[in-house]
Amino acid sequence: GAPTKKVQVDQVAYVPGLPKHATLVSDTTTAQTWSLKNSAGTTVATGQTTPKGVDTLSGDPVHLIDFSSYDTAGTGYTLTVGAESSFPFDISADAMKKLRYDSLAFFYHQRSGVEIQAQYVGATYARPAGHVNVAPNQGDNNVPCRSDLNCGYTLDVRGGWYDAGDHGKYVVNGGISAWQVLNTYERAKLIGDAAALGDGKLSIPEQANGVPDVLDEARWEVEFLLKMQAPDGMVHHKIHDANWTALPTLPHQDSQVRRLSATSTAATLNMAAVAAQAARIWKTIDPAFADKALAAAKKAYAAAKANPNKIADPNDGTGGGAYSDTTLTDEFYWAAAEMYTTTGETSYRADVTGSSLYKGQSLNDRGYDWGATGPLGDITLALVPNGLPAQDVAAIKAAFVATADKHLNQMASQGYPAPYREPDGTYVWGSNGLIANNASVLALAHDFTGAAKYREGVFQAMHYLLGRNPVSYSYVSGYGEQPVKNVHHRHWANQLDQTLPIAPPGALSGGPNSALQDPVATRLLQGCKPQKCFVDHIEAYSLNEVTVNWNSALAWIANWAAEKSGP
Ligand code: 9MR
Repeated sequence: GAPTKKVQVDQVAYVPGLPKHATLVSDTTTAQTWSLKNSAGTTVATGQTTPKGVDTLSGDPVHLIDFSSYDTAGTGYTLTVGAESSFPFDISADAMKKLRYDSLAFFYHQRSGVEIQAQYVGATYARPAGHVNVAPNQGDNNVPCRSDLNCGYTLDVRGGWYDAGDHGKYVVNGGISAWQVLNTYERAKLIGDAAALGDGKLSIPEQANGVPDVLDEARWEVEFLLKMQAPDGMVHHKIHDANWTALPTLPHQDSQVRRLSATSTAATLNMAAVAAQAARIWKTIDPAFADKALAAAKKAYAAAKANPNKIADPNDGTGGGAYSDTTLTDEFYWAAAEMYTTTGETSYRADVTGSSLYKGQSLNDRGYDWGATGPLGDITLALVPNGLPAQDVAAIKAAFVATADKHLNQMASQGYPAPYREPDGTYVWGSNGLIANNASVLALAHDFTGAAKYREGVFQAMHYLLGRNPVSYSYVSGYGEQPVKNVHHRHWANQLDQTLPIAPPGALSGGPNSALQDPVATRLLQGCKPQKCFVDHIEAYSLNEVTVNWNSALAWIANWAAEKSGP
């Protein structure tokens, strides 16, 4: 395996003006002396560690190193304790200001139905269009339902983003990802730095069309979500291959049969939520698109209410993920919140205020993801002006603050602080995505209160993702001294074929997963502690895949952190 350090730091950068913490792994029970060295090897600060005992999530005996008092910007610092030294790191806001765009650049790479052009991504990452009916592709232009469904029509579902390292396109996951990219923009427009997300910021074909690039990128997915709507208003859960393809397989090389799975209530509500959000964002930018999106959202919402419990088949996991979810209260709440915020109509308002999740009841210290979407509705209701009673909006904001306080309390006792806790103490598939989403809860608590501690918590989470963790990896490709290199992806498969690239900078690995759900994890990680259940191997799809939903979480938080990093 890759080298594991005894002095664990954010391998990228600590930000001037913020606390700076690192972790020493040591059995000693007495304080040790740490030294901070600059790039010339000169000691610029020293101090004493604080022994903290054995850390639950990693099993490591840890000491805290607090070097906050040193605040001089620079590159190539290292922390040393005795003979042990950390990976080098910067004290600078520059990396965060780059990551905000690199994390968003991920989505162009994942586009289906269009050539990925060298002029935007460089020759290494360029590739032909996938799934446009050019052999050996079957094409996504005329896709029938699975043969057991007899739906009697085909759909043109070209476009959208590939979900992950596979070539499936899943409404429940694509929906939250598009929503989160759009919310990154919507929050910035309402209370943040919208100029940083204007036109010309991303390297994509639409970079000079007068519309913010982040909206152009999200629209690529929203248009696809609209195409997944069936004639009756319900939305197909997903479209993917009949069988899993091998690694590597570039999108245009995929010869598998493509099929629509059945419609589901969850997918229908996801589309309704995102299309309603899109309708208000594009209202003045492109009124015709806004009208189209709102009409689709209304039709979908009505269809979901008429079919409130159509659950996606949990066993439909051949050739694509199942993404099945049996609890839909949260999807109903989220969709109602978006419909009401966009239209102001009383029927949607009644669905919001009548929900058991109203006023932040779905927020908790596990967090939110594709199967738990209630907090997305709360984010919209807390940020976007609407006609709800002021005290109710205040209650929603208070729920973010209370959840953020829970995170900070837990993080204070962790060796490698990360805002996330499962009820049973494990880490699940996509733990890094949950951590990034929970960092956004801390960020919103800062937005709502201005309290410094929540901002500090966001950066603590960022430090975990960028290397202050027990496996010494930066989980973001291209960032840090030891970043993940072998993410599970059918194009970025350099580990298997050296003519292919590694992941471009700014892709977030799924991260540690205690359930060991792939053969590599099972072989290598028996008995691992939650934060240590990780290996940077391309076949370890339950640990090291990249997805649109984890990158949308990273993009949200990187954009927030860049905005809050000072000049
Ligand atoms: O992110 C999904 C995770 O929550 C599930 O536990 C897992 C197993 O069903 O599936 C994950 O999603 C994968 C999807 O099914 C197929 N594309 C790649 C996704 C990330 O690994």
